[in-house]
Amino acid sequence: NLRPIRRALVSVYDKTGLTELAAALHAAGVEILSTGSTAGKIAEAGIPVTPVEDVTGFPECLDGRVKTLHPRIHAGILADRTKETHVAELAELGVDAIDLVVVNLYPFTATVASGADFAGCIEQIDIGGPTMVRAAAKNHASVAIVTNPAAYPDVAAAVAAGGFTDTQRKELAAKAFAHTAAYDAAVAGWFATQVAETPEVVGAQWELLEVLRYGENPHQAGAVYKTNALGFGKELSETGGIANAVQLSGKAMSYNNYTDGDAALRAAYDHAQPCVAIIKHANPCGVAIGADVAEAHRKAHACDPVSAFGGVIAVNRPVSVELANQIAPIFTEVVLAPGYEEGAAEILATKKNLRVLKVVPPVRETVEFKQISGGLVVQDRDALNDRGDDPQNWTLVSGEAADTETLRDLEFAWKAVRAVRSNAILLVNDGASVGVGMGQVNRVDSCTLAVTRANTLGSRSTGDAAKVEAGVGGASVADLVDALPPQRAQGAVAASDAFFPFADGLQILIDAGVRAVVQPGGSIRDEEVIAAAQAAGITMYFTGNRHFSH
Ligand code: 93A
Repeated sequence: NLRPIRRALVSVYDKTGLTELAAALHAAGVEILSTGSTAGKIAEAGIPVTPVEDVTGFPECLDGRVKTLHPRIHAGILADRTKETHVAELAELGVDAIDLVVVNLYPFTATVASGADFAGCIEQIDIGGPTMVRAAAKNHASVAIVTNPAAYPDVAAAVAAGGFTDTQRKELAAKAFAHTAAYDAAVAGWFATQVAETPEVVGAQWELLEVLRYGENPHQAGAVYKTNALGFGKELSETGGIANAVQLSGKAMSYNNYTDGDAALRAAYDHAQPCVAIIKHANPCGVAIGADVAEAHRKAHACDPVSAFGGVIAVNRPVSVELANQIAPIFTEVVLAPGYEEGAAEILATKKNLRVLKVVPPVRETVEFKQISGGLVVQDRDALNDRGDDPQNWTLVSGEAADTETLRDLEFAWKAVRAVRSNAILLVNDGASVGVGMGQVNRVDSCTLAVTRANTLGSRSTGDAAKVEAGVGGASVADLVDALPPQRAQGAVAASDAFFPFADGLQILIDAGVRAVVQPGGSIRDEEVIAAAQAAGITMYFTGNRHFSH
């Protein structure tokens, strides 16, 4: 089922590999038709070429806007050679069939990215190119369509072998339609940003970074893209965020590494002090601030050493040698940091399963979106810049005003609870999470979970010590974990990402010995909740805003 190639139309913007391709076509006896500068380049190489004007009998005109848009070209591409009527009609019209179309399009996306003005971008919308690509792809039963210079060697091989097979032409057609669809999507996305001031997720430009080994699960295909203009037409930093991170060592990032890494970055960069966040399944199993990153990591790891196994770590300062020595013995999937002090990256590079990434602090998108069936939901991205995020604006509703240290812990808890999936309750002591209650469908369960996890950790620490590989520098972290007090809810402070709808959740915290709480307030049963806090004599603040994260 090979279909011989006698006549090819070549019209390419990107001239990479063009002369080699033309030489191969010519050597196989293929007649080459071509447009303006493509024909020029082929002729320059001494290879015979027929200008399209000679075929159409019509000059290229309107600054090149009309070159190949002519029935003598399109009838030649679209005639179905398996249909006698089509073949007869071509003969009657004196049109020669075209068996191979090699086209690549005007660089629209690159033109937009270069900052070209509106008219400049418009001019780079290719019309004739996609028309040929789509015509040839439609008629793949008779015609082979190639849009990518990387495929030229395959073309040369196929031509020499006597043509492409039916299957090959069909595969080429599938790629070609994907190519023109992506091209039109880029044009449509850019155009939308030119006419609207409303949220424009379609205004984004997407660049495929990598096809991943698989998606969230091995049976799902996955890929990662980066974008520079997501939302409200505003430009993002071209260098910030996990999509722009530079990998220094370790194996390839996975789909889950990317999503957990992003959650880790968000958690770590919510704090001004040196901070370490350890993430598993999009939730923190430890987040802490410290005098330096090594101390912050010891505190974060101690929160839940069992879960930290296989975690993703983000650091908001360069990684020190001391921190690298602490992390190396613990099985960790990813480390993300803005830099690595001398020697630190080398220590981490000895772990081949550990992906070590250098990342510029994420400049956050102004909007975020989630896919829903049949569409998207779009929103302003949640940030810690609301009035209620400043303790100075909090309202004391129960107990004594917090002393400096307690207030510092409450502030840390309020910022850190944002990184926990709702319903979220976070227990904090000395600038470190000590109990995380995440992702429950009611707040009572989140309170129970936070308390239980804070209080059972001591008994679980032995298990962790076994997971800290023997030898190399792991002792300090393992020792610290072993030394944990078993009852860590006692004397802790708590943050709740949204109000307590009843007093029951708060009562669980009170019963566990929590001494201060920060929460949004705003429930119709606030009075009941405040009464419970007052009866227990604990300090409670209302922020007036909430930070759901689902
Ligand atoms: O200006 S067009 O939209 N109109 C056309 O008729 C046409 N035919 C080919 N663009 C057209 N092309 C494009 O010209 C091709 O897609 C290719 O990118 C480019 C090749 O032109 P040249 O050979 O002059 O460099």
